[in-house]
Amino acid sequence: MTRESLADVLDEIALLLELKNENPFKVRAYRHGAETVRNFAGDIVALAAANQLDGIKGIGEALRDKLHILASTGTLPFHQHLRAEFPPGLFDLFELHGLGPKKVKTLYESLAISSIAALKLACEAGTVAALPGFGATTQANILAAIALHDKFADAFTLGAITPLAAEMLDTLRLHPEISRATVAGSFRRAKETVHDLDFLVATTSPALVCQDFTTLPQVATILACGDTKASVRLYNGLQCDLRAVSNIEFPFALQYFTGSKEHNVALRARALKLGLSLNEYGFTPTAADAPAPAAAIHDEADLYHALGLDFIEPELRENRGELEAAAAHELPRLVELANLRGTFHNHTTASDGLDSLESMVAEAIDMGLQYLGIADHSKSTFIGNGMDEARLLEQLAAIARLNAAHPDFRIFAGCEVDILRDGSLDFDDPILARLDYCVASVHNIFNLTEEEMTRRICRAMENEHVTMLGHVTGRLLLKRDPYPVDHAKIIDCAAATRTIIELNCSPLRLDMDWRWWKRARDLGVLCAINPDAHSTARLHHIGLGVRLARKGWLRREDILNTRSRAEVEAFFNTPKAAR
Ligand code: DGT
Ligand code: CA
Ligand code: CA
Ligand code: ZN
Repeated sequence: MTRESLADVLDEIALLLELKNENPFKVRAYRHGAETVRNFAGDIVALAAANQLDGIKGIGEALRDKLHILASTGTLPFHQHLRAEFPPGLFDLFELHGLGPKKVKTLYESLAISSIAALKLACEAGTVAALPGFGATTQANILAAIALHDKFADAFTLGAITPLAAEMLDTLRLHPEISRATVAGSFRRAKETVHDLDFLVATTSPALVCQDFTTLPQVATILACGDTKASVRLYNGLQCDLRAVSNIEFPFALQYFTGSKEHNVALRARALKLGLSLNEYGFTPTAADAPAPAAAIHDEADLYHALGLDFIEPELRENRGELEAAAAHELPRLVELANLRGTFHNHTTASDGLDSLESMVAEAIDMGLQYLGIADHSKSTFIGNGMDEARLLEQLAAIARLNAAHPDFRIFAGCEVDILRDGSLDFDDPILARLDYCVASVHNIFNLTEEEMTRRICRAMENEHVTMLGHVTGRLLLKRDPYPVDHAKIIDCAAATRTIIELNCSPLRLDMDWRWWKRARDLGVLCAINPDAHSTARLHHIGLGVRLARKGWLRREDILNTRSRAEVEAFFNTPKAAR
């Protein structure tokens, strides 16, 4: 049993209970338990196996006992019995955006649909539209969701596989025959979506290591296993490749398999100009009289230095100007997780968060942060249980009380205010003026033209009280396309109005896209790394946000949450135009 598979079982139980119309509090307990397992700081699998989960917040007695059975025996009869009540293909339907338990249940009970293929046929035949609560629009949306699902069938979001990669690396690093282990490829470059994990290890026993790789607990099927490489597929469908190389080859292999292909092509061309051919094994002089590299290559930095370049961080290796900057010694010093002092866009049970204000604050303090911004939904976000003015003011009072109780920590009172169709805001200015800051976001009416949507967002940014723009395009990676916006215009408007743009680092969003940050930074637009956390566990996604900020060339000084509490207080107290 691994941490991920424990959490997955709890999540699946939550879904199954929802399908059975069970008590929502019970459903929530399992979902919350899954989050706790995923993010617990210690070895939760060992603790569960030893029945030592008592006192862990988020894991009640029922979950404690089930986790113990699961971790110590590998299965949970309660889960198996629940699962047996439904056909296995039914679970695939949950991967489609917009299909929740209620709709899945109706599809199953009315039309006996229990697979994506069957659902597609039924939509094409028009029978889904005729179901109560569905209609032609829903049917068209389902077909669009199926098309997206097929298009991204072999892709995973970076956030979804990060814990899995860490777990597998931990095991590999304990192997007595492995001296170095890492994940290369698009994962190491922090691409927002990834097709496979490319593991790389240094060893003197490559064949044995390949063999052992195929027996990792996450592995479902072995695709290939040779003397220096192996490929497997995990239970969640993710393919993982392993390359086993010698310690001397390791820096060359790491550089090569990190990519990107475009970066490597440009790097090899540069090497050739210096009389060196570069591949995954090493440098070879292209002519008998060409000079070999001056110094030995122990790591990637040595390799880049041998080509007259500063070390290029993996996130930057997309051939978007990094080689030129490295040659001119002008690479940015990228932000690091340790630089973050707080974060701004987070939800509580006052809107659609899973955890209370008090719990969110306790977690932020635990994480060593100096401040936490609370930004719950405004009234127009019905499905997000948006707050009206009265509830917002209640929350403001609760935050003031909590601030008084925590003199060493600061809770900033904000809100995530809806940008209405015409670019006006869901709360009036006098209400917004009472807050420390405000995040403005689009949550509905996505079907505007690019020009209309851009105008709508720019109008919101022109408001004196809008501190930052939330999730610029509303995209849900692999699930929902971005609504059309003119990024260049929005960035210009942010610069002109001194509005911060958020890097929403909820794993499904990673919005604004990394490709636009360098431009924003160069125009003086400030970034805020915001997890949009709907639970205490998800506050930890700021780590993912930092990876994407780095990919966007951002430095510490480009990001508001690297500033101290006092600096942020001063920032919020300064009129927008003077910031
Ligand atoms: P992915 O897996 O599609 O998310 O993206 P990558 O970049 O991880 O691609 P992958 O797994 O096919 O290959 C890993 C790295 O190996 C890639 O970033 C660069 C290197 N590589 C693979 N094939 C080639 C190639 O044909 N030429 C060059 N120059 N490099 C390659
Ligand atoms: Ca890859
Ligand atoms: Ca690969
Ligand atoms: Zn939002």
